Amino acid sequence: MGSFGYRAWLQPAKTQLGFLPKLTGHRCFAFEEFAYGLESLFGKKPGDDGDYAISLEIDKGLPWEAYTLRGDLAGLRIAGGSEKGLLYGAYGLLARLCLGEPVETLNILEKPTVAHRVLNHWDNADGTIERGYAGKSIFFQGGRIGYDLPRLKDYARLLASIGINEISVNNVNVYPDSAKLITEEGLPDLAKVAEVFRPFGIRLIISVHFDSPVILGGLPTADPADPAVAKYWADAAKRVYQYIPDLAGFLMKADSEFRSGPAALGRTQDEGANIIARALAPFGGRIYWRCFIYNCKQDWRDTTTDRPKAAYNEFFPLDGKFDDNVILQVKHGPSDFQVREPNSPLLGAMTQTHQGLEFQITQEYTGQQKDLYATAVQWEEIFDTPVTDACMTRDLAGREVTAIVAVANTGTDANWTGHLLAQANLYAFGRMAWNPAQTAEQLTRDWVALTFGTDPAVKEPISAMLLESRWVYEKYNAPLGLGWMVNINHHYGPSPEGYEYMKWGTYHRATHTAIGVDRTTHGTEFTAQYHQYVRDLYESKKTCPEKLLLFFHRLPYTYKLKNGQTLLQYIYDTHFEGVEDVQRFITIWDSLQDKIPPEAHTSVQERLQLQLANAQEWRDVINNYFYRLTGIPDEKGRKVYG
Ligand code: GCV
Repeated sequence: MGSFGYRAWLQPAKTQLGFLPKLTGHRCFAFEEFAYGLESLFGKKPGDDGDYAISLEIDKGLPWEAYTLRGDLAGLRIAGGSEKGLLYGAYGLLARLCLGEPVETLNILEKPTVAHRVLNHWDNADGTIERGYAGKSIFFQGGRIGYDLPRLKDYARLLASIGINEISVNNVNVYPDSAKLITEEGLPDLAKVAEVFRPFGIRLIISVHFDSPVILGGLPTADPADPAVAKYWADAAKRVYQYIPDLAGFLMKADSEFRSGPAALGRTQDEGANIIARALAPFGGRIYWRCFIYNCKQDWRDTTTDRPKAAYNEFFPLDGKFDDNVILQVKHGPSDFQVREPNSPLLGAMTQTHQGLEFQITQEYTGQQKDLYATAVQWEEIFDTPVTDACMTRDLAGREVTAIVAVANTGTDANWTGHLLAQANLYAFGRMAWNPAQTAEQLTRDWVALTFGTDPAVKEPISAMLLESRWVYEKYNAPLGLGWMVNINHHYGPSPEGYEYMKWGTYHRATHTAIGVDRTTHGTEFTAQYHQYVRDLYESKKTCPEKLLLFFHRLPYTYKLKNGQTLLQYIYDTHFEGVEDVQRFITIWDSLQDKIPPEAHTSVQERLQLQLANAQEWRDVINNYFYRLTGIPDEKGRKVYG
């Protein structure tokens, strides 16, 4: 795999090592990886004739995944709390060397804030990927596990280098072929995948089917209250751990989007989760239980049901009832990975239940890896947004959020992510999951420098484009937190009423005078699910952040924003600006032509052209839609068609 994008952020360094390394210390996988890294990144094989000693040592006084880097003129010491910590230390040092940081003055301690840093792949056994925009599955081919071994190993290295320590390989929508992963038929092959990831400190998770006791075990029911069902799961866990002794656990999507689950059998979510948790507990396994539950058969005429309320209603009353090895996996917003949503009220509310915060790296609603979209900027906003009276998520220590999970954006495309710049999103995810206090700006700049080099003439414009990209995409998308104005099913491009009369519970209810759903205590009462401090913030139009105005409030198009602009004019303006911004991105990118490898330059250039077409389509469809509804022209007299 010789392509530039294939090496991702592990590109050969553009900076020189100022010394000849000599390696000493604890011989282990981390030692080998460090030596391999020095050679592949700097072309320097560490040897006895080296003039600068780097030692790798275990320091039992450190937390097991933590490491320190301490350098001086005589040499540098990487110390890890365990061999795992040492591995992270090795990658950490290599990255700093690539960024040109002087080793003699290094003095740092790194330890992860979040224990479980998880990627979920939505890969199907036939090799397709649900919401995948970068080719086929890295893990499956033709109905079973199938992979290119060197590529799989390179993938494991990429993920480990950013601190990811657990991955699920199969889709949460489990179909019959991948359901079999927990049987004698599927386990031998899956165990080989686990072997590839194990040295890199990455444990596998298996997405399981709630009906496994029926479809695999031949039982008449999957009812968690049935002792035969408990026995089925206990036997399944025993079998799975014989093949993969370090499996992190199972992942379950139940009672969601036509999938079976405990509610369908008259049981509660804790009953469903705990029966599996108890099967996994003897082996140290966990069950990740997703909270993405809502009525996906709603009648659009029904204004009493409000989809964003569903997860809280289902799970909050159960706080404290889940076993200790259950992690409730909560999407960051109450809707579904839209460009702009508030944080899920569940995140602040459950104080006695372990939770995993779920992000989506794959750009389902955010441009499908054709449009540029730096997800880190959105995550940073999420981390900075309060869900209680304190700003919860920047500092997760001591809270119940013990996992940060994201849906992967990778596939068999030569550069892993389709859009080369979408690699930044995977990179930033790993590092933000390790420490959510890191800023999008720092992570973006690091990624750009590791990928394209530290030359400011390259680093500055690309970083700036990425950091602006989320806002640019938002400008030409559904306005002010409204969401869902996308083409149905595939979710790319505009369709203002695409979901308006569907069963999915995603309505904006636009008329010729007003738009949006009143989710305050005068409306659907969604705001009541939040902590008082947050509720008050969203409840009033005056204090509600303007970018979320149409998520919480129903407003006339003539409503005046803080800057005096009407809502409608804001929509017109942002949609025009979004297109202009993409044109500006194209100009910036074109100007970098002789500074970026040609193949990489061309591939991004092509994507930017696709983005431009998409932005123009969004601008014209959305502006035209509102013009037709209101009959109010653009104040600036620009063409809105119609
Ligand atoms: C895996 C959204 C997506 C689905 C996805 C679902 C989920 O609805 O469109 O493709 O299914 O979320 O997160 O389970």
